[in-house]
Amino acid sequence: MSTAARTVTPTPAGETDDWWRDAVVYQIYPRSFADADGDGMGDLPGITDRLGALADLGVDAIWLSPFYRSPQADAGYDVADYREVDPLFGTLADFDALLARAHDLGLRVIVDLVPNHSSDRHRWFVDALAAAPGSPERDRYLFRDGLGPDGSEPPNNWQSVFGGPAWNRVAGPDGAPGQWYLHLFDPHQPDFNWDNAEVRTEFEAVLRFWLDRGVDGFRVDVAHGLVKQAGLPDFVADPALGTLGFAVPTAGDEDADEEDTVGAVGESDKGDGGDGDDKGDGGSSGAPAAEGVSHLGPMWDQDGIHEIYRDWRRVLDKYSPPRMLVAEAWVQPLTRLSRYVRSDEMHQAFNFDFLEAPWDAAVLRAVISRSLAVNTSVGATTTWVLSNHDVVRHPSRFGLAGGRWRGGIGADDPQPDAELGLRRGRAATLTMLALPGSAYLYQGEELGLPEHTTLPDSARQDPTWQRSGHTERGRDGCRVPIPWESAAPALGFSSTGKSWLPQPESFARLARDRQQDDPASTLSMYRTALRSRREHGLGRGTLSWVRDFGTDVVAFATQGVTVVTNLGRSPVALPPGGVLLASAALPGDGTLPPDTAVWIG
Ligand code: TEU
Repeated sequence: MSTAARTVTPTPAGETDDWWRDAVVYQIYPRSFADADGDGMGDLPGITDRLGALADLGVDAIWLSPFYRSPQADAGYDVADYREVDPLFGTLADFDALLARAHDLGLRVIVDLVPNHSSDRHRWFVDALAAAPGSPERDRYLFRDGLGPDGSEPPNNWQSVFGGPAWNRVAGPDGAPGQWYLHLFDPHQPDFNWDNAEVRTEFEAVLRFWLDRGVDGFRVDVAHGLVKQAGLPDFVADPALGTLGFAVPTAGDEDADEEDTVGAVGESDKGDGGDGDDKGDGGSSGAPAAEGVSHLGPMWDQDGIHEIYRDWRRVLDKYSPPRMLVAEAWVQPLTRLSRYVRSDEMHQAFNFDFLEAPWDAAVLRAVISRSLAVNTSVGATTTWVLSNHDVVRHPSRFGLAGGRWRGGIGADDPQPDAELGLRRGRAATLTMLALPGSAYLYQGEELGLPEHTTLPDSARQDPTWQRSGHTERGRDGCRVPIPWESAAPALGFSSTGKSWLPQPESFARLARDRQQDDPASTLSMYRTALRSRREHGLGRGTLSWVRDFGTDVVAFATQGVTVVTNLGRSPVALPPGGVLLASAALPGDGTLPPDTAVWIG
C-alpha cells in the first residue's frame, strides 16, 4: 500500500475534523514493541524504525503506553516526571522524531496520561514525605492519620486493585510510625488529591506540554478514579462488587433486547452536556442495575470527576487540528460510562463490556446494541476493543472454557485450546472491525499472538503477582515482546537477542515475516479488513440487525455490507452476495462453519 497518500494534513480553520469517530487505533506497549539499543527493553527509536509496518497494516493512529520517567514499579504506570522520557525508552528528541515520522506516515499519535496517581519517586511525593502532616506538600496526595489509639490501623477498609490494603504507613520526621497514604494500585503509586488546586493546574499544564509538542490525543488511565467520595468512607461490601469496589463480570444473564437499527454514528451531535438521562441498563456483568446509580464503590466514578474532564476539554478545544481524549474507565452500567463522553467531556471511552463478553451470540448482540444506543444518546461514537496490556489476549481467552479475561494464566492452570481460540479470535476481530465506531487493537493481535501461558513464575514482573500473594499470575503473559522475524535473535525484537520477558516457542511461526505474504495469515486478514473497512466507510455507518440466522448467529448490515458471525455449533446457510472477507476458509458449499465470520458485499 502506498502510504504517502494518507499524510495527516492540518484541518483548515472553521472545519471540524472528528477523525477519532471511526479511527482504528493501535496500542503500542513500548517495553515490548521493538528494542533499538539491544538492552532487551523496547524503546522509542525501536518504535520509530518499525512504524512503516503499522502504516502498511492500515491503522489510523497509535496509542503509546507510558514512556515517561518512571522507576517501572508498574511498568511505567508509576510516573516520576510527566514531562520527561525515561532513559530506558530514549529522550524527548526521540519522542519528537517518533511523532514526526508517524505524522509523515499518516498516523495520529495518542499518548497515555496517568492522573490518578504518580510514582512514589515523583518530586511532589518525595517532598510530601519530608513535610509535616497537614502541610501543603502532603495535601497533594491523600495522607490521613490511622485509626486506633496509636494510629496503627489504616484510615478505612479500602483494598488495592493489585491486592492487600490500599493504605501504606510512612515514618514521621522522627522516624516513628506516622500517617498513612492512599494507593488504589501499588504502594509505589500514591493517589493524588484532586481536590487540591495545584494538582488540577499541574495536569492542565502537562496536557499543554504534550499538545504543544503535537500529540493528537490522550488515553486517560483510571479515568474513573481521580475523585474519591468525600470523607473516604468505608467500602460497604456488596456481594456483587467483591472487595475491590467493582464487579468482576461473568458470562451472565443477557437477553437480546436490541432495537432493529442502532448507532447513528456520525449523526448530529445530540450530547446534552448536562446530567444526561441515566437509566440503569443491566450492564454486561452479573451486577444488578440500579437507576442512575454507579455499580462501584466510594473510590470510583464519583460525580465530581466530570468537572475535571470539562476543564480538560476546554484545554484541548483550543488546539487545531482537533485533539481527543479516550477514557480508560471500568465503569458500569454503560449509562454511567456514557457520562464521560458527553459532548463537553471526553470524546471516547473504552468499551470494556465488549471486551468482557464471552463467546455467546445473545450476549454479543445485547452488548453491541446497548453500546451503540447509549453512546448515540449522548452524541458520542462507540469504541470496540478485544485486547490490551491488562487482559488475557483474546485468542487465548476464547480458547478457554469460561473465557477468563482477568488475572493471567499460569503453567499449572487449564491451558487454552490454541486452535479454537485463534479461530474464534479471528471471527471476533472481523465482527469488531465492521461495527460502527472506532476500534482499538493491541500490538501483536494482528499476528494472532496468544497469551504466554507457561511463563516461568520467576520471570513475572507484574506487581499483582506479589501483591495478590501469588493467587493472580498477573498481566505479564500479554506483555511479551512481539515477534518480527522468525529467524532473528529475540525474533527480531532486539538485535542482541535480549528480551525482558522470555518469548514462548509458538511466537516463531507467528512472526511478521512469516505472515507478510501469506494470504491465509492473520496479518493478511487484518490488513485486508482494514482496507475494506476504509473503502466501505464501515466505522461511519449505522447498524441494522439481520435476524434470519437463528439465535447462535450475530448478523448485521452496515454500509451495504452484511456481516455474519456463527457462534453456534452447526453451519448456517450464507446469504446471497459476494464474500468480501472471511475469518477462516469457507467450505464452498454456501455455508458458514461454526466460529467463523464473513463480510458479504
Ligand atoms: O488499569 C486500571 C485497572 O484498573 C485495570 O487495569 C484492571 O483492574 C487491572 O489491570 C486488572 O488486573 C490501568 C492500566 O491500564 C494498568 O496497566 C495500570 O496498572 C493501572 O491503570 C494503574 O496505573
